[in-house]
Amino acid sequence: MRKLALAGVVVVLGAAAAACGGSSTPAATGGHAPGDGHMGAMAAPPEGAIRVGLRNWSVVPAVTSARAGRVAFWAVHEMEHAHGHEEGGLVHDLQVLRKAGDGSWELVGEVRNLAMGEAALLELNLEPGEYELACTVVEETRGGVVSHYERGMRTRFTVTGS
Ligand SMILES: [Cu+2]
Repeated sequence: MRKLALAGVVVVLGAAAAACGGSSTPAATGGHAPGDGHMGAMAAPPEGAIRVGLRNWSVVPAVTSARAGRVAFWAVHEMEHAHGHEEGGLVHDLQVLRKAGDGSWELVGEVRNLAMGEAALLELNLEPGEYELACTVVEETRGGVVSHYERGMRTRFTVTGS
C-alpha cells in the first residue's frame, strides 16, 4: 500500500511580514487547501451558499426555497451523530433532483462520498420548479442493506421564478 507523506507540508504565507521584525509567533491561518473540493465542515460556508446538513437520516437545508438562477449548496456531513458500523451512514451524498413534466425525478447535480465532518460546495444553475435534496447512498452493512433515501434522507426544495 502506498502512502503519501502529506504531513510534512508547510505553506509559508506572507514572507514580507518578516520586515516587521521581532515577532516569533506565526499567524495561525487556515491550512486547508480546497484539494478535491471536499473541505472541513467547520469551515465557514461560502457567502450566499445554502447550508445543507446531511445526517442519519435526514437532509436539512437552511432554507427550503431559492430564486431561479445560480444556486450554491454547501453540503455538510454533520458531526453531531455518532453511529456504529452496523447502522451505516459513514458517507453521505447530496443529490439535487428536479421533478420532470412526467413526474419522474431527474438528477441536476450531486456531490458524493462526504465522510463525517466533510463539506463540499455544489453550484448549480436552477430553473423554477419542484426539487428534492436527497442522499441516494445504498450501503451494505452488517445489519443488512441500508438505503439512505428510504430511511428518510430526502426533502423538498422549491425554486421560484426570478
Ligand atoms: Cu446518506
